[in-house]
Amino acid sequence: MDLKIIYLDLPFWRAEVARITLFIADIKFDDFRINSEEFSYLQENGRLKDGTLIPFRQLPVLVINGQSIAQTGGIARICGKLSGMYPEDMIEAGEVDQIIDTVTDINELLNPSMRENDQAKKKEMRAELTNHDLPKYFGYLEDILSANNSHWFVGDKMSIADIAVWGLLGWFASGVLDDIPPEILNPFERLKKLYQEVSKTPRVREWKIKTYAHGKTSSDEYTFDVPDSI
Ligand SMILES: N[C@@H](CCC(=O)N[C@@H](CS)C(=O)NCC(=O)O)C(=O)O
Repeated sequence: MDLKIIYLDLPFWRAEVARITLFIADIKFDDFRINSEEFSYLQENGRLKDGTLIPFRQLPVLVINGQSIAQTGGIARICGKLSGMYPEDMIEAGEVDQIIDTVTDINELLNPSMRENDQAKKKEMRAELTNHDLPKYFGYLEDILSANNSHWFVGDKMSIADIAVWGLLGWFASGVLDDIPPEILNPFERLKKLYQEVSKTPRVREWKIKTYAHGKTSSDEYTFDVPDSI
């Protein structure tokens, strides 16, 4: 099977959930990372310069045997099925899906303030997120972890849900988000445990050594190095 994951050169969860899932299962894929100029091109044209279709002019896109597939959740599921990290049981699959969709929802909570150029307004929006919205969602995720008997979200092994949450938490823990302190995660013991468990998985450690820009200073709120523990 011919697999290519197209994204920016960032360890953002939307791409990492697919890349790491395939890497853990030792499934070969083309880790295709584009620069900001190519990103602008695809936003204008709906294709990469080589003609690859980018259906919604957004990334990530998975190209599988020449067919472009968009949307983070769907891509994660395909990679999870290929890697044995997405349950076959319908209810368990739904439990994984609800986590991926919630990670998406949390990510989207940040979008208005990511786009806000008025610094005072941005600060206000970030305070609201830090004091209300984010702890609320982290609490819901913590409750789901508490209700499961393992330290994973679903069943007793790591799934794409755990990788997605790990990727999202790494973004917050990196400290790159203005006015959202990494300490926001401190009260959530189970989320922190999940984070450490994913981080210490040998293939995840290998992936980080291989691909992460260790120590590189951040130029924006998407450029970050991922801590090993929180
Ligand atoms: N619904 C899409 C959203 C993806 C998304 O927002 N990607 C960002 C990069 S992280 C993007 O392409 N933004 C450019 C745009 O929306 O024009 C998904 O779940 O994959």
